Amino acid sequence: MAAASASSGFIQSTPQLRNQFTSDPSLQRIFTNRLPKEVSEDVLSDLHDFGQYVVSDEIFDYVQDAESNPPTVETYDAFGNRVNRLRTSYGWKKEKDLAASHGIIAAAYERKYGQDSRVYQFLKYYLYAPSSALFTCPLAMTDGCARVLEIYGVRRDVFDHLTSRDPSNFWTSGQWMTERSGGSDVSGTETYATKLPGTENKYEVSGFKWFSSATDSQVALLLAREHEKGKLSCFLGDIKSGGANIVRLKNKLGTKPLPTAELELRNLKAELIGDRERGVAVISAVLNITRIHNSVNAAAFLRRSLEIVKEFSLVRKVFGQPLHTVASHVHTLADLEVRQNALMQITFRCVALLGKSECGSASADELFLMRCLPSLVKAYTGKRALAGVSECMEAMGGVGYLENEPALNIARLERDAQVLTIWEGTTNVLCDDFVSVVHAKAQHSVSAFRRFLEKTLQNSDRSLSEQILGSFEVWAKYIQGSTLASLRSRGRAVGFYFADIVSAALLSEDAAFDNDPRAVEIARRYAARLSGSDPLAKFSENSASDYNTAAVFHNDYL
Ligand code: UCC
Ligand code: FAD
Repeated sequence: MAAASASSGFIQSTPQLRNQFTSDPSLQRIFTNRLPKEVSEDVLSDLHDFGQYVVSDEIFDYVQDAESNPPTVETYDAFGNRVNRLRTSYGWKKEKDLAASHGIIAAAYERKYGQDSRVYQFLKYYLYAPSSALFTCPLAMTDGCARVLEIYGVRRDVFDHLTSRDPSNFWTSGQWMTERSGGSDVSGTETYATKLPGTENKYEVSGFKWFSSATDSQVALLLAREHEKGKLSCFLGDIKSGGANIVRLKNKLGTKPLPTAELELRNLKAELIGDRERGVAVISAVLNITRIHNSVNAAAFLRRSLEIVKEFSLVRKVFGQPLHTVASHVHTLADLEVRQNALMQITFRCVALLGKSECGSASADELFLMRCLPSLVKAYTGKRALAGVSECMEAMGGVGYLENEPALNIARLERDAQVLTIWEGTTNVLCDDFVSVVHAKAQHSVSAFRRFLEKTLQNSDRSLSEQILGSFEVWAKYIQGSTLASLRSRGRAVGFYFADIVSAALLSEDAAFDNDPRAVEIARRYAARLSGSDPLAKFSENSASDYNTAAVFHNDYL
């Protein structure tokens, strides 16, 4: 027997990622069941090709370059002059170019597919997210800014840059809300705006912003007040004209390629957007969009981690057995599949609501859902995805914990997934918003949610539908019988249980489209969470394990 050496003996064959459009059953269900046929036919080849591109050597070279060369800043030159030299990596810049040329933002505003343009845009963005080196972060804020300019019908010139497909013309936008006194509570804002004499809405803004992630942007939407006792207004800052000085870059756990900085604003040129002293309400259009982006990233990070782990289990053997045949391992992966499918369904319902609200085709109930869901779903998907990505890391054993080559690096995905629970509103702050909005008109909220669930479940399996509606009635009774203070103290439990109900209903609706056995089983398992019953109880050991295998290794995997 020859002893192993550094280059001989057992060497694990390397898992290979396949086309992320065709390999992902959760994406396929949205693509097939949630897009009109004429739209899905029209976008098929684009998404298919992009699904291959996002696992290409080319894009992972950009990711690797961006991860290995985090941004740097020079704040003084050799002679002591104040300068503002932010340097980002080659890979980061290439990610920006490809985001523009692939129309990741433009697709939403060209509205080629009307209200379904958002679903198409976010399917593409979802494929892109885990290969984007977190360029999805500036894209989210850019999308939010474009929407605000569109709503208020101002600065068409800036809007055109933000929605351009031409990399040399494409701008991004920052979003500056957080200050040292608080990010959840922005009432302590110490940034002041002074109106320029003789102008309608032109200002100069000075203050200190504690977190700025899209620091290489050309513009930013920001909050400032006109005088000490005044409320916050929203402004569009012109970063190119100077006046936003980088104090230092943040030293972060993850999101390494992203230039997150502290900024001192000194007479930054800015323009008032929307009504004076309505800044939070104006910027909430950005919040709702960036929160949906956050949810799509969460679903995408968990999906990519699962794809890596599935491929690993096909090449790895343990105790003489292929890992993909080890029942307990496959059961763990099946649980993750179920969870990821749920995140996908609830996230893309928010996407669809956004599309309808923008195109004026949303009903009153849908507009109310659009007020409630994006914040809650951001909190829910962020938390659930982070736990799932961590589980995937373990499913690769010791190698999962390593900084693998970029295509297979779950460590990077986990670091980046952690921030999804913090920025754009922490979990408890978002759940607090949800219960406060629901409680403000409790009777109306419960009726609107009931109508929504009944409609969603109208073609579903009867016992599944009764189970989900029964859970909702328990929840509704609790809401109606509780004080605001008590709901706020349990905001996360109240919000997440509602998100579980909505996810189960959407999975049931999805299963009812074609009664696909895998989709039916996933819906059944998710609904079983609501009553805490064991979804496998009625199965023998063998049939449960067959279901697990089918859930994970669908179609032609094995
Ligand atoms: O973190 C940031 C950027 C990170 C990078 C981006 C990544 C994007 C994802 C990509 C992933 C790769 S930027 C900072 C984000 N900061 C937050 O999210 C703040 C969290 N805190 C909150 O959300 C709070 O609830 C606040 C700040 C909104 C609370 O402020 P106020 O002043 O107490 O505001 P109110 O009173 O709650 O709301 C003021 C008005 C109300 O309308 P009126 O006055 O008509 O009653 C609210 O109904 O604003 C309305 N409003 C909303 N409307 C508030 N929130 C919303 C909403 N979500 N939708 C609609
Ligand atoms: P705090 O608000 O002090 O929160 C501390 C704790 O208190 C949290 O656990 C929170 O949940 C809890 N808490 C606060 N209020 C409540 C409440 N009412 N109910 C229950 N619990 C509560 N901000 C920007 O404006 N622009 C950016 O570009 C940006 N980029 C960022 C990039 C990164 C990498 C990170 C980490 C942050 C970024 N942020 C940005 C800031 C981010 O939005 C804030 O950190 C976040 O909103 C929380 O605010 P805070 O840090 O002040 O924490």
